Amino acid sequence: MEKDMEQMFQERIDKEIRIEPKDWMPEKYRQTLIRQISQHAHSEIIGMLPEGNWITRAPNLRRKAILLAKVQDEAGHGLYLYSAAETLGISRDEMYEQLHSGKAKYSSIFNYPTLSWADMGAIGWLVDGAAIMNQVPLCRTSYGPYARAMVRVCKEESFHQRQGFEILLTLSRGTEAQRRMAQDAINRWWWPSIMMFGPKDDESPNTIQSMKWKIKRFTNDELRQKFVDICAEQIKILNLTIPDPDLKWNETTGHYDFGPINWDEFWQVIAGNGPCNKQRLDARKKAWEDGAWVREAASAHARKRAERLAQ
Ligand code: FAQ
Repeated sequence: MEKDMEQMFQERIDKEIRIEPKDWMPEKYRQTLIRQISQHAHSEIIGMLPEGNWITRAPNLRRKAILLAKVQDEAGHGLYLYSAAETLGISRDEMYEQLHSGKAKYSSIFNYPTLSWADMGAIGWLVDGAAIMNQVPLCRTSYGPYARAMVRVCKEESFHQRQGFEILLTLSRGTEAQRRMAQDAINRWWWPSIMMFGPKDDESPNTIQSMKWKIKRFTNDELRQKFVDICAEQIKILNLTIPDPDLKWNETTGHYDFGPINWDEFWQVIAGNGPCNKQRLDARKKAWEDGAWVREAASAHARKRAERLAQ
């Protein structure tokens, strides 16, 4: 019986029919989506912290307003994604609990510090750039609520990517110190951005099944290669360099070759040993605890309102 259902489910996927919350789905499909969507949501929420660090120090009012809007967009993305995950039968409180206890992951990239204003440029160009590369195909992911959430998220991420590139472009045309600051930010963010796409395909336990279910449309390595190819061209406009001596156009493959990735660093960061893991989680836990009175007040208000309406 279960086997027949699974076969019918796979046939729907193969025919590109979207799966909706009330449709039958294999338990493993549900769990994979809860894992991926909730970790994606956590990444957006934790991802507010490195840039939040620079809101009060933006170089002028225009830059401050743009950065503030970008960080607010990230909060919005996190909330959409939590809502999409809730349609799979997990509560928001459970997801927060998994984040705070360290059970759920969030993107490795947000465990690196933001040391200068140029980091806002590098995050926009590289981190949002990598996020878009990964998320545009997710607009066609097989689970309806996730796919629909991604449409608006991708539009906003495109704006984020451009504002980052524009910060770097301005710095790259500035004084020698500003150029150096932009180059230093690219040097520090390049490799961690490359790692955002996840482990190499032959070390990615989830890719094969997620591709079969069309949750993922491209493998980690395919997306990483597309990202490298685009950045290798865009850096020419900045007249700066990507910190990889092996980055070279390969006529035969029609792609850029790139140097070895430090996978040890990647697994260390994921295991909680990156430069800012503790700081990031502590900040989230503190925000959760400090917000307890707001949640209590909102619930009390809702309860009183419901009582009044019932009278
Ligand atoms: N960091 O078998 P795979 C953003 C984990 S949003 C941490 O390949 P999968 C916006 C993975 O979870 C950025 N953990 O896994 C923004 C799994 O562990 P688990 C977030 C990672 O799921 C910009 C294990 O390694 N985007 O940046 C990472 O098939 C600027 C084995 O890996 C998304 O979440 C990593 N980098 O493929 C915000 C997109 N990579 O769970 C603020 C949606 C892998 O089994 C500022 N997610 N792991 O314990 C995906 O597309 C996929 O989940 C992948 C990983 C591609 C990330």
